[in-house]
Amino acid sequence: MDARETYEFDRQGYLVIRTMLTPQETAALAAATDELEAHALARLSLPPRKKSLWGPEYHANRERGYHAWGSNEEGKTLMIEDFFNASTAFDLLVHHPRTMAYIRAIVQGRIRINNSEIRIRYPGNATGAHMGGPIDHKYRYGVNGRGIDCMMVRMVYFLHDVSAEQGAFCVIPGTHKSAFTDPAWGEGGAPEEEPGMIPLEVKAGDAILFTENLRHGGFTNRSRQTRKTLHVGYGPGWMMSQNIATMDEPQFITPETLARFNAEQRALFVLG
Ligand SMILES: O=C(O)CCC(=O)C(=O)O
Repeated sequence: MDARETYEFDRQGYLVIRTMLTPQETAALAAATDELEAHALARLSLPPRKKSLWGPEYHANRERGYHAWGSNEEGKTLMIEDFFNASTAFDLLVHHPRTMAYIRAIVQGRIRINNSEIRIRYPGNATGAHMGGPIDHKYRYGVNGRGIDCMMVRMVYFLHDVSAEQGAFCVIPGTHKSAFTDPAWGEGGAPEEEPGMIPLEVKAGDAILFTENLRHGGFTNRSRQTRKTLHVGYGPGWMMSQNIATMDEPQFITPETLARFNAEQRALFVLG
């Protein structure tokens, strides 16, 4: 992360990182995502179930080690959490060198992955705006004598081009530093209608890094293209899972997954 990127991340709360993934990596991740989408859709209502602290009830897939919730109907989202257990194709994102260089520049001390979700957003779907302003310590943005000191941050990887019309990820720049809560908090309106909200248009292989403190969401997908993204969350070593199915529990990573990782990859899942 160079001096310009550090300045922009601090000022705006996010960075759009072009060509984070090679075309080969993007194609491999897209194929694995399509396969897992079909697997999850066929099993969404089956046992065993996992009730989230935040409300939804997930299908807990024992065979592939993921949690899935949602629907592929018009306007809906399918969430597949803990996807690292489900296919070796995703391993390239664990201790991904370019990603880690960014994460080390904004999270201090011991770093751990606390979130892994595939978001599949069908036509008509929007992600309501959330966060921004003064919020809980887990999601706080800060700066100290050693530089940027974030709690939870996320890297979102894009598997195909996404325009504003196609449901772009969106942000209100600078709201990670707001002293006031957005008056639209909790109102449930379309994110694109919130004052100051901007869409971040991307190409396949690009990534977006943001602090969870920033107000963000997803524009309404007004196209016929289903939007598919991979989200990986990072934070200090003490932070528990921030996946919705396993919120504040230990990260759900199976012994089989850990066994195939190298030491640097495994360290990203060990509490400390
Ligand atoms: O990609 C989106 O539509 C929103 C994603 C989001 O809210 C998140 O990653 O925290």
